[in-house]
Amino acid sequence: MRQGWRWFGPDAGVPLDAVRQAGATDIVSALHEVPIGRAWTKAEVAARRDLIETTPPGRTPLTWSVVESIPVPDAVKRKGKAAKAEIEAWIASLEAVAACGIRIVCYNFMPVVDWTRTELDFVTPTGSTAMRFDQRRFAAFDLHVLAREGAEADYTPAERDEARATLATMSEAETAEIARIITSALPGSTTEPMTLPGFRERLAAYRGIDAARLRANLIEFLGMVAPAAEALGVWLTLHPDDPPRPLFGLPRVASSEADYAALFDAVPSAANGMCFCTGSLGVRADNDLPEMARRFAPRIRFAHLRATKREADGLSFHESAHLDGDVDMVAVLKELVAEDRRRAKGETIVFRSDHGQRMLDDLAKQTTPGYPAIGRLRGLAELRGILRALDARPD
Ligand code: CS2
Ligand code: MN
Repeated sequence: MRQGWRWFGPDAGVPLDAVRQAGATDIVSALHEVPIGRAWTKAEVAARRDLIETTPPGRTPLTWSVVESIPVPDAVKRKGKAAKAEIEAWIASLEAVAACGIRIVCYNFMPVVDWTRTELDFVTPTGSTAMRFDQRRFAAFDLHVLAREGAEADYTPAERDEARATLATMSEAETAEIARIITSALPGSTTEPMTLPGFRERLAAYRGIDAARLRANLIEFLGMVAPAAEALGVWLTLHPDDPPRPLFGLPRVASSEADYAALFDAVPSAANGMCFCTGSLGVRADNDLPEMARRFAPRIRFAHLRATKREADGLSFHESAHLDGDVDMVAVLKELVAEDRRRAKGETIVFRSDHGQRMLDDLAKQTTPGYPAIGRLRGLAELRGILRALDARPD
């Protein structure tokens, strides 16, 4: 397996030498500055590639091997008027990426909101901070701050009481912060930042779109992009929903084993692959991750390895240290390594340590939420240790 590192570009405070020192060889990046929906040009992708791959004398070379992500615009997900033109632009971006020799592309199909948390700096028992999703705070926001039409129906009377009680304990600053976190689009999100009224409008545009409809739209999208990807020699990898369940009354269709099985059945193209994100999928207790890794192994081109820990209510969770969550990371890596051994050279799975806690010097620094260098370095080092041990005992 190739060890990757998500790099947000030259201005994000993590230089390429830090990536080298973390021991990664592969870069995962995107043209984050290009507005969602605008086709990437070959010149733009080549310029970013040259920035990454032009190695100063005496330094270890790095390879940009994964694009995460080419954002799928909202109109495609809900099949709005602009969908066809947006898909054509998406394919043009894919062509630009392929022309620069990058063969793995990540994307997701979460409507309106991408990955969602309620706290960015939840203090853990070691003094490091982690991202957290607190279901009660989420419900308080949904019901009382966003005041979403029809939200009551998504909660039981007991949950509504709890949400009201939680809201009463929150300061104005905390309420404003949760609104900011949820609407501002976290780093790497493939959705745009929104105001609360803009958020309500976006939600309204999804009225009538249930899971079956969203799945059909995803299958239609794949029906157009997978043949293009196949012809270009590019693998598409669908990132799971985070968290893997409906939010704000919006359906989500990449949350479970059954979801992915349905997609692979509907679009058997070899280009139709998955990004195996253990932290996202692991939030659901009914996702058996080693079993999913075994079943979908040939479809896994890219992996995000991190761990989440479910809290007592079964819906809240926080991002634990990479080996200390609910996922059996050794069992997952065994499956991925076994698949890798079956593969032709050049088809190796690329993984990155996904997210990391904020710790050590990063606590005093401005860092990218979810992506502080030191916590990710710790995660990658732990994962690499497992890989070395598995390599030493190939059975
Ligand atoms: C998140 C997202 O879980 C994650 O990796 O940090 O940025 C995610 O990578 C994108 O939504 C994938 O399209
Ligand atoms: Mn992920």
